[in-house]
Amino acid sequence: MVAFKKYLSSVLLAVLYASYGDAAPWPTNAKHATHSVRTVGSGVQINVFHPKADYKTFGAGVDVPPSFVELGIEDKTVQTVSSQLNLDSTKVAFKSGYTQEGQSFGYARQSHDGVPFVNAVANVAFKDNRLVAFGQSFVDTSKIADSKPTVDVNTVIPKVEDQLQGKINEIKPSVEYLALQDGTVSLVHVFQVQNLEAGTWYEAYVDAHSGELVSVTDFRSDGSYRVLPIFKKVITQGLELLTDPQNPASSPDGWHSDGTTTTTDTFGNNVVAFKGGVTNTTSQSSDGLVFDYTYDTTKEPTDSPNVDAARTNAFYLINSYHDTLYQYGFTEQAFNFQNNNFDKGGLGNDRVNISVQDSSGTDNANFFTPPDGQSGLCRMYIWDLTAPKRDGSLENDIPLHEMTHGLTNRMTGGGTARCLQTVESGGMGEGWSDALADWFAHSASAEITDMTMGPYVANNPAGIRTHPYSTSVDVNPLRYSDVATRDEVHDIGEVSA
Ligand SMILES: *[C@@H]1O[C@H](CO)[C@@H](O)[C@H](O)[C@H]1NC(C)=O
Ligand SMILES: *[C@@H]1O[C@H](CO)[C@@H](O)[C@H](O)[C@H]1NC(C)=O
Ligand SMILES: [Ca+2]
Ligand SMILES: [Zn+2]
Repeated sequence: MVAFKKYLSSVLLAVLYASYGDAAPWPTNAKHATHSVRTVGSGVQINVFHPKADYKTFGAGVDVPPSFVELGIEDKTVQTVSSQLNLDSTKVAFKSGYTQEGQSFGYARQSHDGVPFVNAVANVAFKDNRLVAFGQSFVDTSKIADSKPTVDVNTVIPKVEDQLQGKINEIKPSVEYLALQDGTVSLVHVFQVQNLEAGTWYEAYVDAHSGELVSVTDFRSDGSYRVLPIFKKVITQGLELLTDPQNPASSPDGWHSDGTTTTTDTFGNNVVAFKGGVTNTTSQSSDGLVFDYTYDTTKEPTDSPNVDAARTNAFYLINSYHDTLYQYGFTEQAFNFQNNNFDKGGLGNDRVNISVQDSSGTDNANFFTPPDGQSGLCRMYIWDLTAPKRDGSLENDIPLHEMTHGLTNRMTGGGTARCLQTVESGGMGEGWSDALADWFAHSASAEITDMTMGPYVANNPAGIRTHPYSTSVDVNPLRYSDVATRDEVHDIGEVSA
């Protein structure tokens, strides 16, 4: 679970064990470990394990035989992984991949008896048909469970729902292999258990021979329109009425149509901005898709028209993020968030739901990233440190930070949303989220000024991190070596950002 700012909960106070396998070339403190123990649902302690990974790059690239050039990304991926690991190609299952602008990316998983692994994976990158990068975390299979389940999934669901204090959702269960830290490999039933009132959404891995819950993926990451333009940060810089801010190269049918259904409210192909229920959106204030609601900072966020201004800004901002990042490669094929993918690859039906003034919390924000093909959910909160209170949806660095959790959880691992679960990788996720918020805040000017996160909502010019982001080492003295003494994802994120 990752929130916008750190806060102490039993989940984040997870007990962490030292590193796994060979002696690590770094101090074996907790965050570099390949596994952790976290407390979920009804207090159950769950192991989360990612096999040790290695990653190589090949400079300008490795030449490939001419026959290889003709292959599609699936065959390229499988052949490369099996030859790099000297494994039979039946041991490599293609997961996903895509090609854009001369670069191809392929994602594969280890496979045994035709059953793919959850957490033993590989990725390849080609540039102009030359192999430029290869990463993998394949495991030894000498202690692997039989590939035919002996426990029916329907018999384990009620127990796991109880353990995780949620309900199974509409996603069909699957059978996969899961590598465990003791070197064995379990056959697991995989299904999702959700409880959005309690703020949880897990993918559960249940041993298909013993019926025991063995691990989870936590999908949560915690945080003409009159809006705060994306290059501004806080509402005190002033709202503007922007006309046609959409980029048709990224959103071919605009922001209010998915090619089939056209709307006149904050319900579109990339984003639904709502309060309470997903149908509780903001409608245009006048014909022609005009959303002209001025936020009044002397009134409470929940007063009219502040709710409409918040939904409008959230809708604008996530759409602008979509359109901008699309130009940098976060496309349908790269597992982005859209309802209709216009036959451009990837899975659709997964626009972002952004809930403004969400009632499940205060003084924070969070983002749930499930796999490609399922909507992301961003929950923005009201901050209660001032009178009147302040709305996180009107401080752009917060939704931009949150939305970047969606970007990074989708772009690592080929759309599975399973990769950024250990503490250091979660810290990199937090860092990327702050870095993108910083990048947007500076996108209108060549001048690089210091950047703080959350200064308006927290009513503190220093913001909510330990140092401002700065090009001056006097202002921000953090070094990579500081990661060695930091154990919390946002603290680590400050260093990587
Ligand atoms: C819908 O939004 C309004 C504000 O526009 C809010 O007062 C109301 O509680 C919301 N309704 C639901 C069902 O959440
Ligand atoms: C997102 O919104 C859609 C309606 O557009 C709804 O069917 C779906 O359940 C929502 N998903 C989440 C995770 O909020
Ligand atoms: Ca998608
Ligand atoms: Zn975050």
